[in-house]
Amino acid sequence: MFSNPGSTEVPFLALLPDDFTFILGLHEGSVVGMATGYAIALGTPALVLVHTTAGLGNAVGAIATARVNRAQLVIVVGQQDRRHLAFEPFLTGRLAGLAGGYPLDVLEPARGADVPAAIARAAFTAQQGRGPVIVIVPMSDWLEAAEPDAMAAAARVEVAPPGPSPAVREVAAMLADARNPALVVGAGMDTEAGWTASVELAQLLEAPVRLEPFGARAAFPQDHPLYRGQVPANRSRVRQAFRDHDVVLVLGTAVLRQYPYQEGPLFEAGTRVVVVTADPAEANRSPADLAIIGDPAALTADLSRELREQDLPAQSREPVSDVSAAPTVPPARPTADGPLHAADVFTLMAGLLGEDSVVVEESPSSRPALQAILPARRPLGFLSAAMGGLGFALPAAIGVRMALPERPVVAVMGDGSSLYCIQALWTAATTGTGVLFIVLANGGYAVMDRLAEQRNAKPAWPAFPEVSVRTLAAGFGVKAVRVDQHDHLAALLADVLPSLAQRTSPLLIEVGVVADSTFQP
Ligand SMILES: Cc1ncc(C[n+]2csc(CCOP(=O)(O)OP(=O)(O)O)c2C)c(N)n1
Ligand SMILES: [Mg+2]
Repeated sequence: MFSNPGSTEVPFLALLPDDFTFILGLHEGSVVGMATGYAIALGTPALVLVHTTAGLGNAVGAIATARVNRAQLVIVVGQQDRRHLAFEPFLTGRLAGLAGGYPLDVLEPARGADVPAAIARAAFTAQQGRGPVIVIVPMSDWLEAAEPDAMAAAARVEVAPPGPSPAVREVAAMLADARNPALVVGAGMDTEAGWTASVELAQLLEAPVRLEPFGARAAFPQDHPLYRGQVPANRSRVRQAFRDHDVVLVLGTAVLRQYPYQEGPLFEAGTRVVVVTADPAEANRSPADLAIIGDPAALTADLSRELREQDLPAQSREPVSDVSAAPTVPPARPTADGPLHAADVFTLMAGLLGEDSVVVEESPSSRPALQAILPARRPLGFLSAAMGGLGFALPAAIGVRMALPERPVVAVMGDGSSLYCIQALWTAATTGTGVLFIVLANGGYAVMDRLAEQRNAKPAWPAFPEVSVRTLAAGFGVKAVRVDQHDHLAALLADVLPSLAQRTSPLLIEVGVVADSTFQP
């Protein structure tokens, strides 16, 4: 470790294990300069520790040189104690932007327990991008407890070109030896090649396949017998879903996107986890035994080839585990009685939508039901805003249909969601873009209401039953109808869906639904 420390670094250095070699430099330019030479000579990351604003400020010139010289540096910068940062005590640093555009990344762990993983990710990024990465660590963080079971970092990251490579052989051997492997596919596999490769590997292994939680896209035919639904979005249910699997192979996404926070590891001890993704950041932050950076579709096809060529067939496998931990979904009701539920709408749609349909989803409280009932059967069969920001589905569906006029396109939206970009309807109308918009009108923000209930709180926000999306759509020149009866909806969908690919004008159906009473993603 190359350093010129100050008081904000003392808690770290006071606990420094004996196997660190501490090299003191008398100015931060020398500290970073020596580390740069060391990193260049060895071709591995060197560790630097400098002192808040004054130290990092002095180091900036040398950090810029390290970037252009392609030196792999992990630069830990000390910061004042988190607990009184708001008071701007002596030595508080405005650190994040201080080195300008020169670092490859600047990491600010959200809490002390995240510091070890941030340093690991910084090392991966420094290696992959061959440059300096900064990690800002408030001095109080060194006194916090780590969470070694729940680190947001891979244990090992490899970059693999397509074709046979040691990494592919290692994973193929692991899969061949596995007693009960499982696959998880994510948005990065949503290409023709990705779907083909994931089906081939799943069939070869006879392994169950799940879709990543809260993913933006599907990547496996959801009517395939090996498909087991979506991975749940909290840790206890993830552990439950995979508890019988000794190897989990995650393709085309990070391990694993979550929604409500829960303590503990994602997987039970003894489950080996491998991730294959083209995105280095996804690989680096994944709590996996091995993360491989490369084209996930090509590498998945390579894995199948390797398994076949090496004659490494599946061992005598246990029957495919049927533990179902798919999100809890309100059952669809076959009857026409009573008010409509979102699940009724999806059930009617599922019977009529063409295989090549694109469903663009933005129906927050009924998303789990939509994904369980409306299967994606072709690449780009399902599309959703990856980050949770509303206002995506309505305009995105228009863009998809403009790009792929031969595919039927349906946007399924909550009434609240539909209002974030409602004016895009005008463009659909005036350009003759034949998208079907289904608006699930439950008169409010149902998902927010459910989340408030889970905290035993009343919603602080009002409902908006008087909002008429149908009227707004008409105001933008889009044909729009309101439906409240099962029979009426069934007849309308039977009329519209079979010829959706040929539509030359948009249509909006506002369906009056009652809000679902549970939400467990
Ligand atoms: C741009 C943006 N603003 C606010 C939110 C927070 N938010 C998430 S879901 C939601 C309510 C969605 O209501 P609606 O579309 O009617 O769906 P419902 O929950 O009723 O199914 C809100 C306001 C968000 N995700 N994005
Ligand atoms: Mg709503």
